[in-house]
Amino acid sequence: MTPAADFLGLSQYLADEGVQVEAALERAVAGLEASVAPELGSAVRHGVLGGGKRLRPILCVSAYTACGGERSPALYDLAASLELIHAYSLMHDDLPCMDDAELRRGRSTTHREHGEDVAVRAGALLIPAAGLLALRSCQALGCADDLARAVSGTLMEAAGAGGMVGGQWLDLLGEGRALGGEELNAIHRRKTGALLAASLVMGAIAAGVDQETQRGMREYGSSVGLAFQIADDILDVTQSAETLGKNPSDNDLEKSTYVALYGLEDARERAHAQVRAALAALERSGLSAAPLEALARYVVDRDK
Ligand code: GRG
Repeated sequence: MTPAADFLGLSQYLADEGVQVEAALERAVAGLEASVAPELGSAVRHGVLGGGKRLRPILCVSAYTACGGERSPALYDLAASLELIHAYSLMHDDLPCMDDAELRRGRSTTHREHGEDVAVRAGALLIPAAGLLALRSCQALGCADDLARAVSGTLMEAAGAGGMVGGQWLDLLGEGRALGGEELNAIHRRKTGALLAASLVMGAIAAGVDQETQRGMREYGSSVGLAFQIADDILDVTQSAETLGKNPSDNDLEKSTYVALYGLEDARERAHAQVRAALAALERSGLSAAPLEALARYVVDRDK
């Protein structure tokens, strides 16, 4: 366990974990570059290593250590598998056939930099790479085969039709219509929430905890996921494209958002209610996890 007394503050924690996550992502990208054409490798590098908060891998590492596991390069490789899926989703989300975005993480989007055909291929390449990385890093962590399969299955399930891709699909279908709260929740529990929740569950399974603790991590992750999305909608209208490092905004794209539906103040209250639910789930799971507590709060307090 990570005793609360060892917790030195979230900024330092995010910086320290970020360094290890970047190193693992560099390993993953270098491995891919060695096996594909240079133009494809460059696009992968652009999409994966171009900044970002690295929240999903940091949640995975935090869950694993809260569940009693030790940090190691293999743990960060496991965590990096989540970021490969996230990076592919951003590369494809930015394509002309979806959001047609020009800016991501303060830089030109992958298709603007490398061409649409290359960005499509580079994104697709990351999906099996992420599945394999999750499986192999679990084996390197010494997980039994059933646990390694459960971890990589959790990642693929969250990325798939019942998770992120399904949520994106519903989101695209909902464009041009004013969606209600139930519909918005259904979209974002899949589109954003599934991968965030999987980050926690993967860390917990890999650490070998029982089903009840895994359930606790899933509940915490689901609430954090919804809080994250509501906060995203709030930032979309309260922060500049420059601060967020991306455009167009959801507002420009005329998407249904929590802010459009509930107004800014109510949306803020709903985000905080999800944080309280996440903290309650954490307490019920009985884990001593100062970083997870701080991360739940960070999700709504962040400025980008
Ligand atoms: C074919 C229907 C279909 C889908 C393909 C494109 C796609 C899969 C899914 C898109 C999923 C998506 C874009 C979800 C948005 C998640 C989100 C809130 C992203 C921003 O996450 P941050 O703030 O970004 O963690 P950084 O840059 O910090 O990593």
